[in-house]
Amino acid sequence: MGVHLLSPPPFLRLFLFSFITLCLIPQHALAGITRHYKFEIKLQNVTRLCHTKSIITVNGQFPGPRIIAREGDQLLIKVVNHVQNNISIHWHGIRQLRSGWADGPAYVTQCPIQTGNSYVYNFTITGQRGTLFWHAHISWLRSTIYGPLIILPKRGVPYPFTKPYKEVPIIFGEWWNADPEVIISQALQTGGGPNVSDAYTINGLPGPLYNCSTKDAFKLKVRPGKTYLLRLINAALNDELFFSIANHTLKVVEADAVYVKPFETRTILIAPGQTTNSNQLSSMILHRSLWCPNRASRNKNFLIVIEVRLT
Ligand SMILES: [Cu+2]
Repeated sequence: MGVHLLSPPPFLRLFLFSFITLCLIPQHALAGITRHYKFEIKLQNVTRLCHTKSIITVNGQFPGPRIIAREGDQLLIKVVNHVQNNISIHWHGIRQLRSGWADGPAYVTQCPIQTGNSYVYNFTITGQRGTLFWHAHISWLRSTIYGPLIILPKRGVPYPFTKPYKEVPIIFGEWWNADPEVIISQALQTGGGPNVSDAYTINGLPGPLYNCSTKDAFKLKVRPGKTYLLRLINAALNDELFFSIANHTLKVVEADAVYVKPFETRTILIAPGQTTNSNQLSSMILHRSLWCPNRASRNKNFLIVIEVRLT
């Protein structure tokens, strides 16, 4: 009695071929990869405007670490809370499709992470690419806890604009010499507006226009004739900010992780991130990637300015 190995019928052969082929294709080529990050919430001494104070940071960095992923990737970010304050992190602008528990607003989609506890944010980036950011989403901890969230196109997919020579995140923020938690609790008690910050910052640095701050300026060395992609993020608490570079035109190519029809402008208005209210209109003009044709001639410095204009 022998066993007959029959040749499978054609439809089964096709099925087996497709199945084996699918198994052989690397998973990341289909749906992106999983990226792991660890955010340790801890205190760090930082000096600005000649004031040294202990601020709450992610991994001791101010601004916080950069998250880089591709469209289609899954992010697993473990947040461990080592400070006395409750904490939660909002992935600002991410469409949380079937992952609402990972959105981040404290007391809205999750209980905050308590001292000594941790939480793993788990979400997949779907249909978005460009510049977003993450920040704390409880009380005013976002004044020191924030950082870029950069979404590159899928592997092998080019930008729909000239490939930049370099990409530079430029994140606007604010600095208070006092404790921001005291400022917001005072404002809530009195019902008045919160005290204004002592400085606006670019990548955590106030720049040379403030007292005792000449050395704490963000400098970007550029090569003449090269194109730079500036990933602008307004992580200020509540203020709309105007951004410009002396003697330069900026071309806006993306807003809020959506490519736009490029347009040129000398000055750009960027609204701040919303807090508990994820206002779509505001987030539409929140983050912008700029394509900056650098026409600087050699050995020249150009002032990069952010400012508030009272109207
Ligand atoms: Cu947010």
